Amino acid sequence: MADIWQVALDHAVAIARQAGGVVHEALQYDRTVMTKSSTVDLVTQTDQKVENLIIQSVKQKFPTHRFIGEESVAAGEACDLTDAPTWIIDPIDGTTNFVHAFPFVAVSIGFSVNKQMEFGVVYSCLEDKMFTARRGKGAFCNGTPLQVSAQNDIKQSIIATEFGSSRDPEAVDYIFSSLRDILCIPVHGVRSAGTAAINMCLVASGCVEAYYEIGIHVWDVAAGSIIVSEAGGILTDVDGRAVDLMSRRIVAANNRTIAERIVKEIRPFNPPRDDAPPQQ
Ligand code: LIP
Repeated sequence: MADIWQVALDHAVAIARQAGGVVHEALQYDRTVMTKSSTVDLVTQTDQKVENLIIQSVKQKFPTHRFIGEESVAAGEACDLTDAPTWIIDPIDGTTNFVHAFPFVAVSIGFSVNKQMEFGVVYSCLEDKMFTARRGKGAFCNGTPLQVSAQNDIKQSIIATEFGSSRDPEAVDYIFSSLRDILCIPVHGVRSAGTAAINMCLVASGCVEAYYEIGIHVWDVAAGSIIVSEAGGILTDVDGRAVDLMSRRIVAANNRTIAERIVKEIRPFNPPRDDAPPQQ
């Protein structure tokens, strides 16, 4: 049998590159901003245009496949991950970066079958870096194999995290108290690229030892999750239990020692799950 998922991965790479071209062009002339869940949860016409481009292109080639797309969910579609082959799309991961021309913006496309990630593609458009991974076949950046850092000592590590799009003071207090305790371990540094997908690719590339965040969505991390694991890293929930991509909580680390050390300092909280029934 032809390797159908390789055909799908090749298609994802081609469409991510095309989408990256649209993002690049839009940076020059169109960054009109709208808001979603709050005044700091931004969206642009380019997010919607790129998601539409990806979905239409995939539908033509794989008409029976399903989709979870950030902007489709924002428009009211369900966020259900079933056993069916499902494309999990963030058309622009780092929309706030895009709006401000802060130079880390990614097209993120994950593909799941039987609720297991089969491949992931993260195209960091402005750096022209194409990160790919396929289950059991390794992770790559522009064709070069990726390997996580070999560091076991948290005190010799850089940790990535984000501040998310909630400005609820209680949630911000949780975020800052975890960050304070991690910084004071002490670690070498803390970084924020402004996109979950690129933060995870930095873990996979060995540039940072770990990334954690509470409040991300499945489309932010689906592709990155398999890129990290195929580069030799691990994924957990922020409480150390098995990762659940719908839970909006993630730790991606080079190894279990680093992950467990970070988990010790994180104050977990529970944003509403991505697959929670819509509120009446
Ligand atoms: C963003 C993430 C970022 C996170 C934000 C948001 P978007 O995705 O990548 O890391 O902190 O909460 O989810 O909205 O740019 O696709």
